Amino acid sequence: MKKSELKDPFEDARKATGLGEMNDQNDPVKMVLGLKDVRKCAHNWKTFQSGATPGRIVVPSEVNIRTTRQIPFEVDPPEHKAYRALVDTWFKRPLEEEYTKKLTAQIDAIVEDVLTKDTVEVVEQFSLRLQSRALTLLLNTPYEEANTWIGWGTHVFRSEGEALDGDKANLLYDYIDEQITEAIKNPGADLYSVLLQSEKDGKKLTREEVKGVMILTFAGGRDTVINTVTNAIAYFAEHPESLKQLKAQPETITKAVEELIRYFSPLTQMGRVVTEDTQVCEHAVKADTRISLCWASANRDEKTFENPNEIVLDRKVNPHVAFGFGTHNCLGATHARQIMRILLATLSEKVDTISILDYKENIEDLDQFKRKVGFDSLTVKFNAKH
Ligand code: EMZ
Repeated sequence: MKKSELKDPFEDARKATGLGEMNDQNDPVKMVLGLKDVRKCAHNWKTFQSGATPGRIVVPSEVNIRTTRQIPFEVDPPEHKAYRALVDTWFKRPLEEEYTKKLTAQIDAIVEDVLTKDTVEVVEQFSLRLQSRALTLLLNTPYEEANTWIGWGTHVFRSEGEALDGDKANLLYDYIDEQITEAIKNPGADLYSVLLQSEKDGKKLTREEVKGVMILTFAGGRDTVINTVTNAIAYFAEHPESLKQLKAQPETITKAVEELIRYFSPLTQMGRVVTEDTQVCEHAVKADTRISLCWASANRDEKTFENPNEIVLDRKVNPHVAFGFGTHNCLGATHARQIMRILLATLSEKVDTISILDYKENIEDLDQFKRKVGFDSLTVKFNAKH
């Protein structure tokens, strides 16, 4: 088996009943596995709500480690729309020329740096750095701020496994509180300040609302981006021909990014709370229980994807749901896609081959299913083009 392979643990259950089951901290979750069903449930926000107790739609549940509602993620329509409208333009900035230039310079520097090293532990020394530095652009905060976030290590507010750590999560919440206080004192052109100036229904956002957007921005795009970048490095290590293909045909990079993201599906699932007794996949579900939309399973659905377990870099039809689906589709997707496009372009320009020297897999324990989402560590040697 290739080290970069991510197996689909959901196949049998998806084919048999379309459902999985997991007991998450005594608040069980019925996992919806097929692509069509996942889309149907995501669409039906009245019956399957996001605006429940803060943290409850996240799997594993975060109700014990956070009280702040993440915005717009944990708000339902119609309110959701007003919040989303406040942040949408800001989160599309990654498409601007100036932003793209800066992101390209960051990624270029990081790739140049690892090319000088004998060995590189990708998670800490490449992906975490890349993600943190890129986040300074998304927040429009000083570049040096990234050092603080890198210092927290990869697992500061980790969301996978059962290792939810309230103390560690507080590090992030306290940091965000301080930053908001600072932005109130000295408003600037950063996301905190912009949010503090924003109005919804004629009223300025509250401190708690601003905090809700900021926590989401930090947490939602951390593990996900780190895993995607690390998985991409492992993939290219084992498929040097793919890097060459991208170099020869840079116009295929956009498709390649979508395909890698489909295959990696860095966010396995997202929950919803059921608001009335109903059915999913012909199974009764009761009001006030949870379901989850299992993006990772939906993205391997054989009814939609031909050879779902293969990475086909120029896959023609690719309606993946790795960034979610419907109202709540990922706010950070533009930023994530830009990171990946620039990363692929840069690697294909500068890197000849990558050798894997050592690795430790990161396996999510979902009761009935064990899913590899990436690596806890991945040590490689990057070899430059001559
Ligand atoms: C939440 C979630 C958002 C959650 C789109 O996903 O990401 C998880 O990693 C966080 O732990 O709080 O932000």
